[in-house]
Amino acid sequence: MPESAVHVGSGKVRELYALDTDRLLLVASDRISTFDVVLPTEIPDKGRVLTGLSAFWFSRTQHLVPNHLLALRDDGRGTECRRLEMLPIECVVRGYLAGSGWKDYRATRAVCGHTLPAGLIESQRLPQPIFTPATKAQSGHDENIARDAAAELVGRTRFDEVERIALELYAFVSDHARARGIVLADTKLEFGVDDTGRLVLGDEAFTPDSSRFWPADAYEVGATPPSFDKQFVRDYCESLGWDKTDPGPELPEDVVTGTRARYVEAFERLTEMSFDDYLTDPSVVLT
Ligand code: PZK
Repeated sequence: MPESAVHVGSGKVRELYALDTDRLLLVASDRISTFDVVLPTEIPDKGRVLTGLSAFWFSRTQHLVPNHLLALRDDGRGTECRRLEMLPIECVVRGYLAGSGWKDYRATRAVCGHTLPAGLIESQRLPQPIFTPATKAQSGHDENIARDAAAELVGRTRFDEVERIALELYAFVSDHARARGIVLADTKLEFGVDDTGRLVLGDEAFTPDSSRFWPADAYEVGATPPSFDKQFVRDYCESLGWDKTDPGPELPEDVVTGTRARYVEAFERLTEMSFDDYLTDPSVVLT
């Protein structure tokens, strides 16, 4: 990091720095988490795959909403971005019934105030994608909230705008992914507001860490489809009988290699670009 960058935050697998009053630097590490625990073994290039994919989507969705991306660092893992006033909600869109959406549906037949048809089963495609906001938990799990609660947090006009934009983004990206053999089951987006009051897409977008990617050829309704990226890691952890508390296990070399290959495969299928070309010059994803 050539300029003086002040560390301002840590996520499980990412770091955030301030470059100046208007700009932040998001750095994606090669750390991987599973069952909410960060493992001691890294996946080489995972941070670069996520940074490149996110930048690809920012570039491809500019016609739908402005975003915070200013530049990619030459190392391929840093994103310089415009500093925003972030909205205090996670903007989740679900096209399929998985994770907490499936859990809430089973308990109440509704998700965040969307009452759904009876008789849906796990992983089923929804009649139409739904916007299911969640609170930003400081630690622990984000909690799904009713639409009215979310509208109270950001204001009704802003709520209507983020819902519309988030659904448009999901439709655009899920169509693109499905045509390339990947099901985008759901995704979490974060928006902010710039100094002129414009809504801007921030954070990372449509990466395997912020979305549920399923391989289309293994997708089956009524089952838990394998995660596109983390399935080897999950299967290995399950085989150990690890109790899913910190610290997690070290990963063997074949699990690391296989998982890295899955991240690179997701990048290459979705971008239709060579990951080696990205490593040579990250700006290829912006063109
Ligand atoms: C912002 N986070 C999440 C936490 C991370 C990331 N453009 C922006 N303007 C202002 N704030 C943020 C962003 C973005 N993106 C993102 N928190 C604040 C986060 C910890 C580490 F890498």
